[in-house]
Amino acid sequence: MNFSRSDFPAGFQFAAATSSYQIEGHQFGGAGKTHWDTFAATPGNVVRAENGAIACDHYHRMEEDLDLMQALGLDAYRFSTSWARVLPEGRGTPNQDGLDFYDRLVDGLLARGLNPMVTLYHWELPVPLADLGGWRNPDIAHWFADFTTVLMKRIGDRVFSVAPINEPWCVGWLSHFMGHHAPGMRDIRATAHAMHHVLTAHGRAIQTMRALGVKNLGAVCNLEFAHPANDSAKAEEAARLYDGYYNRFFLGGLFQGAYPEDVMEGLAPHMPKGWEHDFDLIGQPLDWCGLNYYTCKRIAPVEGPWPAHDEVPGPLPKTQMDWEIYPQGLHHFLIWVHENYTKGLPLYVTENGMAHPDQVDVPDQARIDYLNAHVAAARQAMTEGVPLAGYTFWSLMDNYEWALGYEKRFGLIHVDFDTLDRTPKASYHALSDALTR
Ligand code: IFM
Repeated sequence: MNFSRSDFPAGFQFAAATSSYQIEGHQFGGAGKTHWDTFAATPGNVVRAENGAIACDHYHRMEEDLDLMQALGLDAYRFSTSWARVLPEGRGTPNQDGLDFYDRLVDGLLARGLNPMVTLYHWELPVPLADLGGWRNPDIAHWFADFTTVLMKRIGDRVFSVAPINEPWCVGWLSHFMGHHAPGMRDIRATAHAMHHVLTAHGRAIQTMRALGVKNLGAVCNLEFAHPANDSAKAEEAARLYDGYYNRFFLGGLFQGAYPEDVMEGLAPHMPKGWEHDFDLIGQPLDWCGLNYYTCKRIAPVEGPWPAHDEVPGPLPKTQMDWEIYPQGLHHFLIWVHENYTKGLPLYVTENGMAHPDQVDVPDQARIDYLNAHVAAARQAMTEGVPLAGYTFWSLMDNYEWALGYEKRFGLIHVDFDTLDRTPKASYHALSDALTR
């Protein structure tokens, strides 16, 4: 790596991230069914109809995975907790095995000197709640607060930080407008409701945790840089709107008490009743903000209903996801979020990394280059005054890449999905070396 730990201030947190459904093995330990199980079981939704039933079997291999994190030299581990593992029906009686599992995970991290960074929800909604309308139902904020209470009463005293929801754009837009993720809807009203309720649920969870005395609470948004596909005013406008519902909508709700006007031109007619009165709840004071950043998009206008635009391929080198490599976007967002929204709050890069078709024992130089370029962009932002407090690599290990199944490998550690053997990649070794220097 072309950076080392000594380039960063004392206390800077280097972390790696995963999420529950992507690694744990959802069939183990008494977890209830989630909408990802049913989405994956529906033909055409997921490559080879793969699901998270076994995933990386982290449920049984947690100790080995914790040892790998420690040997890597990380300061922290960002993981998520499965709502359906803790509350198999989404509400009601907790699954003690599920709570015990997260309890052991937190203690195992602390015993190894690693800070537990928790995300409460990373997309696997319990099916009984999906049956009630899931993110379209305003009651989800209360269901989510109840889940938060059960979980935080068990582990909230020992965690380093907590964010309620990973990537609200994915919960709202990707899953209800584009239909690419569970529940696979393509409906603008469902989208507007989900995008708003994901933020009211965030607010209720923060309120709940403050009342319980849980410390260091934040939010995690994914951001994508939008380039106009050409020089026309229409393409400029299209890219601006993409930036609006992708980036400015959630940050606006969280930090400015308002949604962007250009986005509301399309969404306002479909919003849930009384949405205008929810910003005090949504805008609960936070202790930090996390940015997940991977790529940029090229946006072109098209004929048709709002938002009347589409993505077109761009010219830059791409990852296995076909995502262009554009580290300048990370630099841009760190400055932009700090200056326009968070204004001095500590920022974290809560996810960054690339998928590559890695095989065991093949050096993953492309990933090393990608991480070097993005960490350099973040360091540049720090020299320009951004209070960046940590950097998280996605992902600790190869895992279930949702609708794309197990093919897309984001890990610093290779996972053989037949034997479930773990093998650190060259990027793991390079990072480990950087973190000792
Ligand atoms: O794998 C996902 C993760 O679940 C959320 N952020 C982006 C990653 C790569 O697509």
